[in-house]
Amino acid sequence: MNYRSDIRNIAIIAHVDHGKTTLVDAMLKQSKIFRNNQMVGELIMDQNALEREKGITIMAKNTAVVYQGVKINIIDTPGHADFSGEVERVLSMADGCLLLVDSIEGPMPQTKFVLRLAMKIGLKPIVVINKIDRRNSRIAQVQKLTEDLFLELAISADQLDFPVLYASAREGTVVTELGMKGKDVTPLLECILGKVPPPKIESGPFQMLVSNLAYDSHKGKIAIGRIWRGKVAPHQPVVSVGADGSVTHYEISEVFTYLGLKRLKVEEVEAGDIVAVTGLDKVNIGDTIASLEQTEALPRIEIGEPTVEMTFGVNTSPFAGREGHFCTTRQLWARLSRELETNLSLRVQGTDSRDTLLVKGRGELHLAILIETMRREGYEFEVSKPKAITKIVDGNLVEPVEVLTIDTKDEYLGVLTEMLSKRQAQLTDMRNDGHDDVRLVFHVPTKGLIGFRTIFSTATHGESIMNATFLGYEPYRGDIISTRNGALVASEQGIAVTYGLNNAQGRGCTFIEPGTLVYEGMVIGLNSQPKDIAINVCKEKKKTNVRSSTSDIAIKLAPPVQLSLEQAIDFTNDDELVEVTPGNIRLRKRLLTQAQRSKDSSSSRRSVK
Ligand SMILES: Nc1nc2c(ncn2[C@@H]2O[C@H](COP(=O)(O)OP(=O)(O)OP(=O)(O)O)[C@@H](O)[C@H]2O)c(=O)[nH]1
Ligand SMILES: [Mg+2]
Repeated sequence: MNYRSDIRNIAIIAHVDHGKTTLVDAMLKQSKIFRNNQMVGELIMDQNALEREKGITIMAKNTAVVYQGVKINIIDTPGHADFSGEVERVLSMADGCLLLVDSIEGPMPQTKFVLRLAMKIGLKPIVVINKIDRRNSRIAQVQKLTEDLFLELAISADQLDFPVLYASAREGTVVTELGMKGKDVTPLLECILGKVPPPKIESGPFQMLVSNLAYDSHKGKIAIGRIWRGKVAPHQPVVSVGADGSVTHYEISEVFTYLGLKRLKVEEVEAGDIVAVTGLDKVNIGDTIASLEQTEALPRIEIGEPTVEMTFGVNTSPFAGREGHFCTTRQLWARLSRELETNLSLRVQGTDSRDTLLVKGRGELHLAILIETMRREGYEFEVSKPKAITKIVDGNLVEPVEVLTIDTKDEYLGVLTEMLSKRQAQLTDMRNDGHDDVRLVFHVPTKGLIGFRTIFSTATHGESIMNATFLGYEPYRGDIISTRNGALVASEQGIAVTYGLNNAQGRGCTFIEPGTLVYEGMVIGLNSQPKDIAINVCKEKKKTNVRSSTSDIAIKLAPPVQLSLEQAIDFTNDDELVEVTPGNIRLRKRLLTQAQRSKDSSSSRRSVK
């Protein structure tokens, strides 16, 4: 076995927002790959439009810097639990990892989740306590908690011997001892060179595992992964080995490696490096690409199962087809099939209805990002309320359960505990910092978290943070009764007017502005009572000969509550749908007319008896 001392492969892993992408910024900027006057901004690797808007990483990405003649391939990963599949997908490319921990928050459930993954495949982590510039940082305590986490998760004794560095990714500084004045990220680069094992090279013909795919309008499909054996060059004949063991012959077109934000076209790449190759138009993530002489497959990438599902269907609202470019089942199916190639924790299957597909993902945000992406591409469709996926294990019904961490203030303890106990949550830990900041940890079934995010943020006036990470499957705890109030439902098609909306506001809060086109059965607000009510929001004030008083002329409406896509999905009940088009997000009852709904509720009442 040989080693390549001129390369290191590292993944950066952490809980959401602990500063991974900012640390990559610092490494890229200090490696002088940009021109002095080049404006590169912040979170350089988060290039996708939704990543920039939301300020989070959604997809794992590769980059590389060179330090002391050694190329460091860096894989930036997302920290949000819903994108855990991305971390699982790329970790096998690395020989070591940087585990970032926020100097105030300390290790969080997702820190544990990703560290466990890294330990399982034998990676040796370097701990980076980040954001040490923050005023209330509690570095010693956070370090102790991180050590405890290693004790809990280490598989071998040598995993307990990990270096600890202290960073301010935002200032671009890393130090080896607390109290030292930071200058740059050199101590981190030195540590990577010293502590991350150089890639091992097996002797033999070319073999690589595909960990990612990209597309280019000229080059076609680009397969990205690590070379485990041999070398690869343009025009080399190869085979790809699929999930079912099937072998397809290809000729490599072009070969690239990473440097900074660029892919560099190269003549040859040897084992140990991360490479991008073109010319294999049917290759999938998890496939092995190998030379013709020795075609055995590498172990496939294991991805955790999806935990929530929702239906994606052809838009059946009266406004169907008005705003989208792609509206048919065939177009939806084709788009979702394409998504399955790269979005590994996603599953899609047919349903009893020809026009509806069941889409499964790792959480509400995972599915919401897909919906938003498709909407922006011109797709129009309707989606249902997400449901947690239950399954039968050894004859028993089990359901997904998550660890929920809430950072809040003393004053919200009562309301949060009450809301969560209705959702079958069990408090497992509560820590008070001696002032009025409290951290609560719950175990809660995934079904209890669906629809919780919006009411959580309203109940705590946006002053609290919640994070949930998959824990495992536990015996089903029974149904949760929905506590949402009824909907205000438009009773007629037309244009909503101030007078009609003012009437609606007498019943609850509204979601739309005057001038909005509505149809019968569209949800236009939330009732302050448990039942749905139908209201004609298009109704104008009757014209009379009597002069109106000034208060009549200028009705002042409260501004509508405008729901984002995630909030709309969170809000929906089982008997409702979200209509998604490039121009609008509308909520609607599944059954549009009052007559259908009354008939349905009386027949379901009869069937309960
Ligand atoms: N004060 C301070 N803020 C930081 C530091 N590093 C990152 N941040 C801020 O923390 C926020 C999150 O940073 P990101 O780099 O996006 O975090 P991330 O870990 O990549 O987040 P995800 O990829 O979404 O999991 C941003 O607002 C950063 O500016 C730091 O060292 N000090
Ligand atoms: Mg990031």
